[in-house]
Amino acid sequence: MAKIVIDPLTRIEGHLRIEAEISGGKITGAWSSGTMFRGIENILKGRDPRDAWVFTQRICGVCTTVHAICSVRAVEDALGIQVPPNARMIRNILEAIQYVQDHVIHFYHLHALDWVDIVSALDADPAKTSQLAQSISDWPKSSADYFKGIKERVAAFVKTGQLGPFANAYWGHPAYKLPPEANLMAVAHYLEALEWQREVIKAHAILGGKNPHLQTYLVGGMSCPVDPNSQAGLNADGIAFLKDLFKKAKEFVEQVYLPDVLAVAPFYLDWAGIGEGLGNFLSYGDFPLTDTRSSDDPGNLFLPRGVILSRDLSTVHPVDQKAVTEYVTHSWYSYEDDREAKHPWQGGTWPNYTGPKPPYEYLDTDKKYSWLKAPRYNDQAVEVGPLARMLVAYAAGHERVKYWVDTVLAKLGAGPEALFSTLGRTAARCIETVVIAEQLIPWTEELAANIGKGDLRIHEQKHWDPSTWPAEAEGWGWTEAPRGALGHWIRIKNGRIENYQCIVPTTWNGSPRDANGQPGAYEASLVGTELADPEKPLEILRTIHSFDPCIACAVHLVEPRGNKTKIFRVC
Ligand code: NFE
Repeated sequence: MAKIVIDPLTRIEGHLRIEAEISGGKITGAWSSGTMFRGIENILKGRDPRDAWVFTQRICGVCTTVHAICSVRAVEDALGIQVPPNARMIRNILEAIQYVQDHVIHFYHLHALDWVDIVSALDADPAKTSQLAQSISDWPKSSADYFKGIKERVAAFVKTGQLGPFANAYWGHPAYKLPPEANLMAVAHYLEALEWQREVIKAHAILGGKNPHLQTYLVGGMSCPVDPNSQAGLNADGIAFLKDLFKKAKEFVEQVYLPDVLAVAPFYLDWAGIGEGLGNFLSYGDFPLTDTRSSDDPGNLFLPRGVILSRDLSTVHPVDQKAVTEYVTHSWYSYEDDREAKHPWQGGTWPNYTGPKPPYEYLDTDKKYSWLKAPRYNDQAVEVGPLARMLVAYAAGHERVKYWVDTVLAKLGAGPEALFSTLGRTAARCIETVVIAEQLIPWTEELAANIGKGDLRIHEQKHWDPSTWPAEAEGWGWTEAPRGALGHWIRIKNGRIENYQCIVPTTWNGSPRDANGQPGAYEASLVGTELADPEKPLEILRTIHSFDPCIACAVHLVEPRGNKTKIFRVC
């Protein structure tokens, strides 16, 4: 039985390693390994809980602000703080544009090239590409001249021979199915998306001071003043600027991203039956629409909270934070008993590397083999992310999610079972982007209306002073980061952080096996996949990239020394 290794698998966002056993051209076993260590939780010990968000936000610069939101929510939960409506609404807007930008970047810059062959675009007829583009969307950049210019740019780039991030891809692989014209159109949108994302994320600068790593969070609210009569605060000019950015965001999503997904998917409908994985899904839910503490009140969330088990969309199970635990049986950490799972309040980050010394060929996957822990919900492995959120929302009867899921499935001629797949994951992310992009302007108008009523409160002062805190407190904060359910748990003692644990979307999805031998979502999703050419395992990239892995979030600090045989570097 042959074993192949892909390391690193992610294009950016840290180092993920996949080892896969192949028999008869099919994957019969897969192991997911994070090859970096994260120590952020240990750095937090002994610090002021009000500072934690500044540190946790540095876990990652891709999902950027979500670790800040999660952190202030955890501290607010511990101290019983409810933020003012303006702060709740600004946090929602910041996170919503984060979703929209991040999902578009994922589709075009991190995932599309698993489906789109840039080299084939050089054979495209620009006039036919123009016809194709105009048949699927009203997007104005669609003339034959425009695509001719794009083709010339790509040709000039390829001629340099310096392909940079495109150098190691599997161009010409038989699993690429798009005609040259669709490839050229997608390459044009890849380039447009680069410009677009830089523009729309200016919303973070307006409300957060900068991007990534926004500066305006505070335990108890936000620090960005809202004041219609001041140039120093969020006023009518700022609101108008935001609305203009959000109009651009929504137009691109509806006129480029969604039509592209609908145009590409029919060529890859076989992927609606590949890569399904666990069949269990968890969403913490997010975007609180009313002023209760979201940790406590799942009823007020725009994206609902819930668990779906065994692909059964007839029942959405409630979520209990006490049921979240982590194993380290196959992770390079130590508990007193490595076979027992720990709830994050009792958990810790106690590194214990027992793997081979680099350079090595294979990890010993019977033992410990990853820096990711293995989170479990009620002792079950679950998938998190846009697919989980859309399934929970769909099953819960969310009106806009139902509309868009049914619309997309009807256009593809597929039933809901198609969602449990690699293609389903990629489609769900697009659907979620459309649903959230629809909310950007209404949520901004709601904020403006509240400010217009004269409510300028942005921060709750009560409990800011540590002398008002209990000697000991514990709390948890949840958010739905673009890649899925994100939770921070904190224990506070005598005004300082006694313990802090983050359980991150990619830790859920990329987890190694647990004490019971249950694989994580990546591992389960690969089993049974056929590889056209094991020397060029494009199929593994398609499925794992469909989760949008971020190992920077899941762990930290890298082992930079190299590997040797059977390593495919895919950047
Ligand atoms: Ni580094 Fe992150 C998101 C978080 S991921 S990208 O989304 O939290 O696992």
